[in-house]
Amino acid sequence: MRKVIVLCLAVCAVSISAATATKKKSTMKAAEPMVATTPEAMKWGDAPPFLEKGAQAVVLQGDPSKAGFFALRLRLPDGYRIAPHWHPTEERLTVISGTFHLAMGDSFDTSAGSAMSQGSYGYIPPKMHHYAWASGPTEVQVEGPGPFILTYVNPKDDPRKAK
Ligand SMILES: [Cu+2]
Repeated sequence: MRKVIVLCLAVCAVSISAATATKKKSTMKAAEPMVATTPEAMKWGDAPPFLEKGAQAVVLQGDPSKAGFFALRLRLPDGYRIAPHWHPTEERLTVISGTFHLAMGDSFDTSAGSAMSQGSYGYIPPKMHHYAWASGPTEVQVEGPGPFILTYVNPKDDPRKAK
């Protein structure tokens, strides 16, 4: 998480200077600056501590810990699981590679849900209980309004509470 925050601070600093430059040139209200990030430029780090160890993450836009739009990517090893959980906000998913399985409910069941192949898109409304797992190394893009808060249905599944 620390790496994610540091990366975001860098992105935010760039955003502020870009927004200032835009203001001088135009009377239009400063929006988010353009982003055109290539895979080569993405600096991956450990996924946030609310996810089980083994996943990698990179923030592409915004700051998932704050209000406002964010976009991030997750790389999950084969068989990686995200236990049943929910978010106070909506979540949007795009599968970049691999197969991301998404299911609704309170108990993990790999016979349930949808196998989302490369290019698939998903939307999870606020507070909906859901869980996921990866078949093969899988990369997924997660977007939505921040702050992105993850609450496990079963607190025992929360790696933040592990010894
Ligand atoms: Cu989720």
